[in-house]
Amino acid sequence: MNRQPGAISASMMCADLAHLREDLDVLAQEKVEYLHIDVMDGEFVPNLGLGVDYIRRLRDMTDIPLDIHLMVERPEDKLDWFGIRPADRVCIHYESTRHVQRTLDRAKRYGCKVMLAINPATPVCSVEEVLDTVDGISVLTVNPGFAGQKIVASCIKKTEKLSRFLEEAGADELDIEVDGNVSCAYAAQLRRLGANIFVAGSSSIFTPDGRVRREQAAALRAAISG
Ligand code: S6P
Ligand code: MG
Repeated sequence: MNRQPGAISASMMCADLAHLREDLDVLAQEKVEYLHIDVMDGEFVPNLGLGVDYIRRLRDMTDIPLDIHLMVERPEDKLDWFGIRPADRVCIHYESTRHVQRTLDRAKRYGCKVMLAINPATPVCSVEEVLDTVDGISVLTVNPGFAGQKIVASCIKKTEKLSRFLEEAGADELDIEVDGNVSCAYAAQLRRLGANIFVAGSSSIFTPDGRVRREQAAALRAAISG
């Protein structure tokens, strides 16, 4: 397997705004690789979330690159809104546009890493025709829209299946991100099955009231190393 070492993407929808400054400092000290930004439009998912002004403000507060997860209809029309930088990742959903390849191509213009996300019921083979366009696949291990959900059990096997699929396609350098209920225990298991980017929310590094748990960040790091 030629995939990059394990990386943590801290889910900012789980963070308490009142303590953002302190908690961003802790995330930087823990060398979290990305801040995961869940953008939700109330159409693609039944929730609204982190928007353009929030992202702009966050950019003023930290240099940690963003991992922008677009849970919006027609992402191709909205890519320009987010000020995407070369060090970022941007992730669009297979299910959110008729023109998956064109949208991925457009996202690549920002010079960032481009990810394709698949919902729990979307089969692994859906990604086959865009393997040469993407930098990785994001496996939604919950149905998107909310933090604090339970993992969809079939998505564990699906991660393994995706890893095998990429290997057989000669694309085993592509990243595999897992997003949803990624506890330390699931992270260790998913790491063994091939995942290398772990979205860390209320199941691991955030308390229910949105503070970063430093000791859990270290535990997650240990779970995904090696
Ligand atoms: C779910 C979203 C995720 C959540 C993450 C939160 O719609 O895409 O990125 O933020 O699942 O983590 P947890 O540990 O509360 O599931
Ligand atoms: Mg997400």
